[in-house]
Amino acid sequence: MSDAAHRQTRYVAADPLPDPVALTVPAPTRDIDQARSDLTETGMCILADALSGDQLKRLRDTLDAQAEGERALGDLAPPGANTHRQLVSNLVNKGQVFLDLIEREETDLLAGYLLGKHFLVSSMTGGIFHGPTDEPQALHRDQGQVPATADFPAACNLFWCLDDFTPEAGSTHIIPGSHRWAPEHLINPPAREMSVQVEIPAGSVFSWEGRLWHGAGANRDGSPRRHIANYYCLPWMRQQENWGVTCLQDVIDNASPRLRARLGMRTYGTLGMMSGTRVDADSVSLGNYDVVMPEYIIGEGAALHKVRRPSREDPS
Ligand SMILES: O=C(O)CCC(=O)C(=O)O
Repeated sequence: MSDAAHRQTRYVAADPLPDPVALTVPAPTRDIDQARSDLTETGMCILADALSGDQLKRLRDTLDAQAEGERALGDLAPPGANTHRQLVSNLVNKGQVFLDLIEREETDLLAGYLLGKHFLVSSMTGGIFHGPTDEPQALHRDQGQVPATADFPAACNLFWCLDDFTPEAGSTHIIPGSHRWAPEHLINPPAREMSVQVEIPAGSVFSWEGRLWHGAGANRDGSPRRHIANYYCLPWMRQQENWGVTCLQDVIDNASPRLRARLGMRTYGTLGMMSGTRVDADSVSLGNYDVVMPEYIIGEGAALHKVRRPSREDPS
């Protein structure tokens, strides 16, 4: 491995595996160094006891209420809202309790380890089962858009487990070590028999990197198996959610500098700029700087077009 390979991150890579085999699922740990070493070796880790009882209750209650509200939207409900596996997307707009997860120490220590200190929020989604489901999700890799030859994580998931993850409840199928497989084994999904279903106590952070084969299990016992998925990516990668359109103005206005940066309101080198318009902020020619939402976009013939972003104040 050349010294240049992981210069932008603190990620320590393990050697490729000679054959596409599954390693053992690492045990839950409270030790962050062990968790990071598990990420290197197996591509996943389980950080136990990250959430207190109170935090769990607040996250569960807020997610339940949001999920119920979205199911009641009828024709305007997001796709899948009224099925047995509801995903509640774009949680950045849906409560401070969710935004707080982005700024937690565990997030910097795990996502920052894999992706470096300038990582971005790619999406934030809650998940909840409302009854049994027939089929497990197809095995996939979260950085399937990145060439399989990329020998580094370009994305990672931090699942805040709000209930116990058990096979009966549809816990995730995963193939530990598959991030170290040769590229030809990272294109078509391997046989499901190679995967194991994780067992994770509520309150843990379950994290895996973007090259790892995995997929949600089928829920057999009808229990909710709730989670909050924080999906992060490298600062030069396209985000899963189009924040420029769907992040409420109020969220950006009330965000700390660090949260704004995670949502893409800070440049990474020459990426993420708001060019060709005037803003009351200094830019830096070679270096990162916070961007400011412009009041006007300059259009054809230098016409000024007022920027109108959705806000909590907007009438429905
Ligand atoms: O819910 C899970 O266990 C995994 C979900 C997943 O991988 C996905 O939605 O892409």
